[in-house]
Amino acid sequence: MENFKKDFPLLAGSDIAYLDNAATEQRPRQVLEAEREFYNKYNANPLRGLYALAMEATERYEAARERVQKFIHAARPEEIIFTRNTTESINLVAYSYALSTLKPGDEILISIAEHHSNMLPWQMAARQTGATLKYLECGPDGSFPEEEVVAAVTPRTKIAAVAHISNVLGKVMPVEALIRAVHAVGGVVLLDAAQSAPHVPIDVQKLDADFLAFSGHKLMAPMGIGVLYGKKALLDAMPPFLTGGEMIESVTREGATYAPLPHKFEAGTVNGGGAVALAAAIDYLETIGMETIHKRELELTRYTLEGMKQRACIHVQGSGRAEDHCGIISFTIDGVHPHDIATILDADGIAIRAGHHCAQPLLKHLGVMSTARVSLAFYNTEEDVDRFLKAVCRVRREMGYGE
Ligand code: 7TS
Repeated sequence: MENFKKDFPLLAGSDIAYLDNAATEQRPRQVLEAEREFYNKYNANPLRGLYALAMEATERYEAARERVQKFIHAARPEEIIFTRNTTESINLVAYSYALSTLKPGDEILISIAEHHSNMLPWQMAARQTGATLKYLECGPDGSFPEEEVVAAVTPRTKIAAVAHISNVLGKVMPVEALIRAVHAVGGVVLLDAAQSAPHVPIDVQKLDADFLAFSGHKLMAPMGIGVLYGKKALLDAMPPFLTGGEMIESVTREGATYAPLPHKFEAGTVNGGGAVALAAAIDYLETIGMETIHKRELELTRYTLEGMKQRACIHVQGSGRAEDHCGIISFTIDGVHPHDIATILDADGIAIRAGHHCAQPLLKHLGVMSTARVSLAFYNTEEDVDRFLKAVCRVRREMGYGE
């Protein structure tokens, strides 16, 4: 496998084993250069200037939208709304779509495995509309059996919102079956693709997803740029989420008419540099190929799991199969707090996350307060994993267990 680390200034310039990719990925030089180039050569406020430079900024911003459209195979560029991150994308749908359509007695279906970002907006929407929030439960291995997912959909299900891939377990949700079942009762489905868009090919039309949200920073783009995909007919019918500049057609003392899609949902000055850099990140990913990335991450996941299985004191959450993890492995070690695991690994330059991973209801459901989590990206190497395994096998000794 090619050495990708040479493209990543932070990884090339240090000997860190960066294994917290589910939190945020590193940025390659190509992405950083694209952002710099935008500010060095094309900086003007996109979407409003009438002079050449501002038009150039607008063109680059809109070209980035088309790049995202192709990446997730959306039918039209105006179905791509730029936001700050997954959290904002989901809140947009909850505030705009859910508050304007839900009624008492309607059901919102989410799962117990959601990141808080795909849970709190629906708790809010349920509280404000009188709708009922229902949870899909997962088994002890983190799986959501297709029959149970389909059976949870009722004629009252108006919105289902689920993580395509869990940020704690790495397990893929049976989203195709869910989408079919929800559509059969006239509801809509939002996919939280924060953990899937960087790792598996996404085709919103094949999936027939109604909404899909992801964050640029988890696929090597800068922080502060995110995406909401929505079907045109749904977005057209939705009221704006944020109001202000750039999202209007005309304003009077009494009110306003709104701009057409996508600008209706992009109030205020946009993140031009972020959007352009996100397009560069997608170019980088697709030059390697999403299938290749997925295969490489599966290989690394398998290698990591094999190593972890050698020690009986290490307990992996979810199944033991690499295919069920998509590069994300949460674990505990007998008698050691996950925060201590992360601190001990940090002393050897190994970065992993520990805590509740913004998924407290899932951890409670699994019967743990917190876990340590290693999360891999294609640019990680077997050497990173070897360093992790060596350190993780030493944790109990370092904690004074004498083994
Ligand atoms: N949904 C999922 C499935 C996530 O994993 C995350 C972030 C979010 C939503 C929110 O993304 P944001 O970019 O809006 O913050 N997950 C993590 C994580 O697992 N560790 O740090 C952030």
